[in-house]
Amino acid sequence: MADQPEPRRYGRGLFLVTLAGGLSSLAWGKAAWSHVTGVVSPIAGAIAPILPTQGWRIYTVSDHMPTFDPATWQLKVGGLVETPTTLTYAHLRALPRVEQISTFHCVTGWTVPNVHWAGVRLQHIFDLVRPLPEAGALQFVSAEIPYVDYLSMPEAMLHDVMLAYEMDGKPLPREHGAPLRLIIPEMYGYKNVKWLAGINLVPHPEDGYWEQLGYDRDAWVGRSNGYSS
Ligand SMILES: Nc1nc2c(c(=O)[nH]1)N[C@H]1C(S)=C(S)[C@@H](COP(=O)(O)O)O[C@H]1N2
Ligand SMILES: [Mo]
Repeated sequence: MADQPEPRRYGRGLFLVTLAGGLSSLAWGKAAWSHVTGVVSPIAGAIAPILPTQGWRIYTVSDHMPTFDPATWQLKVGGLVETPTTLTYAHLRALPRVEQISTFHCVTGWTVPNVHWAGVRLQHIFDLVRPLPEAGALQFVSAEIPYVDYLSMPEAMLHDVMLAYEMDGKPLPREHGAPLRLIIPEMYGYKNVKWLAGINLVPHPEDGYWEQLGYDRDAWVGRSNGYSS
């Protein structure tokens, strides 16, 4: 397909942390992770070392990346909910924190193993806003207009879906979507919306940014129209 979800590729050297020398501890981290085959172990965060991950490519669809100011940032959660709520960054960070180690797959074929994420589960957002019974999906709106994508309610409730505010033990870097991005390890990267600004509860999933350009709405890793490895 001519349209690959990598319209802009920033210089990788700018962002990659290069580990000099031996990586014996990587084997340790991989062993800790591999028995859960890419999904979350409840104890993974406790047993695995936090290592800078490698192999990322930074993608955007607009000219510049959104900026993050903790004093003014907001996450607006609305749509089919009982109580539309605007979270500040302080409120977000006060929600119950979870950690996980999961592997990130872009549909174009690159993979980053063992990414250490911290953030919140959608359930804790739901506890605040209380979705109405007719809410069958979530629309994730990026501050990078017009990037948007959707998850069905069952997809959003998968155990390792997360709104992540830390990556590899540090606040989510700007180029990876600061301060908050969606993580759904079971699906290709294009579902993992960066620079989250809003979540709207809607009746049904619709086509997100890359799906309007031909990619599968159901972006299951290995089972959709990307590479199978
Ligand atoms: N807002 C926004 N989110 C986005 C994208 C984007 O261009 N803009 N690209 C997606 C794609 S195709 C991938 S593979 C991942 C890449 O994540 P990274 O830029 O943190 O490496 O982000 C996803 N989320
Ligand atoms: Mo991607």
